[in-house]
Parts: sequence; structure tokens; C-alpha cells
Amino acid sequence: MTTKKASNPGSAGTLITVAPTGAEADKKKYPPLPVTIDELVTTARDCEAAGASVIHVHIRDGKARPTLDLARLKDTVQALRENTTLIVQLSTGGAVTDSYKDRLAVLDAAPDGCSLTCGTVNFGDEVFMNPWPFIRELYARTKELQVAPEFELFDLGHVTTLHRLLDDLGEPHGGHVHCDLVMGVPGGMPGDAATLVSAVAALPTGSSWSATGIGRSSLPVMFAALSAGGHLRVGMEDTTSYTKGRKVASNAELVQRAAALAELSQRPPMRTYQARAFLGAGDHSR
Ligand code: KMH
Ligand code: ZN
Repeated sequence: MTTKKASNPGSAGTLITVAPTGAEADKKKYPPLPVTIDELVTTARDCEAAGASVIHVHIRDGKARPTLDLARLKDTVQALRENTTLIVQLSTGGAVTDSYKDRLAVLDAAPDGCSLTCGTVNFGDEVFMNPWPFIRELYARTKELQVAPEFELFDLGHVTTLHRLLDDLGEPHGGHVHCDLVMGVPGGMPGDAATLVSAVAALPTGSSWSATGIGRSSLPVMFAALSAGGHLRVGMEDTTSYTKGRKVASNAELVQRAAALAELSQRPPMRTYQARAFLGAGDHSR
């Protein structure tokens, strides 16, 4: 594997991404989970006020089940654009049951950005499938449709695939490689400082990165990311406990905590216009 150093060009501030919903958490068990467009917009506004600049979006249907319904995705993108200045990043990962065809079609909702997972991973009892031909096709489509991808890396092998992708198809739309280390998924890389440091060392030269720790690895990964110069992703997609024994009351409180730690680290949250320039994620009004 190529082991080039990643850097964080222009990253005096901290990019905070909120992933408020995901495809897995159950609304009945976690009532603050935003599942309707109205709930998502309210959450997005609160999280923007708290310091988030990117929203990673999964949508739910009328029964709060994960869906990739294109009309609903388009309505969601529009509602978030009308009510916030957040960078709207749609998930192309969806739920483990979603087809490749539907996951590719997500880009037709014309988001600013999208997630792009660089490999297959055991996902608890399930398998989150991302074979090479699908990764390649999805990446080619982000370039065609001018959507800024964020490379989701659940394991060190995914970093190898990211190098292969960039070698094969060149730089992404926006010209900047931004990665997200998703740590602590049962089946993926563990959420600890030593693993984070070795994953960061393997990233492509000049790329920036954020990190998120699933469940109880949320705080260790956040502290490790800040101390290693990275950016942060938080939200109920990744953790539903605020502290041991206390459920998350809102996504905004997770963003508030991340923003406070970023401030303490002397790298305050980026504003959305700074984040757009940083990521090459296009113009809000497009
Ligand atoms: N829900 C997971 C199976 C992504 O959004 O791109 C996949 C996921 C990754 O959440
Ligand atoms: Zn996701």
C-alpha cells in the first residue's frame, strides 16, 4: 500500500459534519431522531447554529423506514437548501438492503456532496456491500454530475482502494480529496487513537479527513481526531448515547459538544462558506 502523508490544507478551523439520522436507528426507541422533512430541517437549522457546516443525510419514509425514494430525496435537498446554508451531502450508502441501482440514482437529486464508501465491510450481523465496479461507477458519476464525494473509510483496506480509485480516475469534482474515517463499526477498524494515526498516515497526500467513532468510541475518536489535526463528524447515525446511560436528547447537543471541543483545541468550527471553499463543494444556490 502507498503510505503517503495526509495534510489538512487551509484547515485552521474544524469542519463539523452532522449525521443526524442514518438508516439503522429506530425512531420508536429514539424519538429525537429526525425522520420527516420538517424534523430534518429543524435539526439542520439547530445544528448549523451550533457549528455544523455539513449535513450527511439519510431519509426515511412515512413509516420512518429507510428509503432512497428519489422524489423524497429531491424534496429533502430543496428543503435543506431553502432553510440552511449547510453543505448537503446525501448518503449513497443507504441501508444494507438498498440496491446498487438506487444508490447510484441518489446523485440525481443533485446534492452538493455525497458519501462514497471505498469497500465492503461487515456491519454488525449484516454486510455493507461496496464492490470495486460499483465504487468505480459511483465515483465516475460524481465527476459527471459535479458532486463532491466524501470517501468513507471503514477499514485500512478501504484506503488502498481509495488510492486505486484516484490513480484510475483522477481527482474528484472540486479538486480536493476529503475522507471520513468511520471507526468502531463491529467488523471495521477499531475506534482508538493508534488506529486513527495509522489510517491517517496512509491517506493520499494533500487530502483532508474527518473521523467519527460509532457508539462508545465516539469520544475517544473525537479527542484523537482533534489532537491529530482532523475534522469531526457527529450525530445520531453514529451514536445514540450522550454519556453512559443517557440517551442523546438532540443532534444539536452532539454538535455543541464537538464545537466546544474544537474551540478548546484552538480550531473553532468552520462557517459554511469556509467549508464550501475548503471542500470545493460548490455554490449553495445551484
Ligand atoms: N447505513 C450504512 C449501511 C453512508 O452513509 O454512506 C451505510 C452508511 C454509509 O451509512
Ligand atoms: Zn450514512
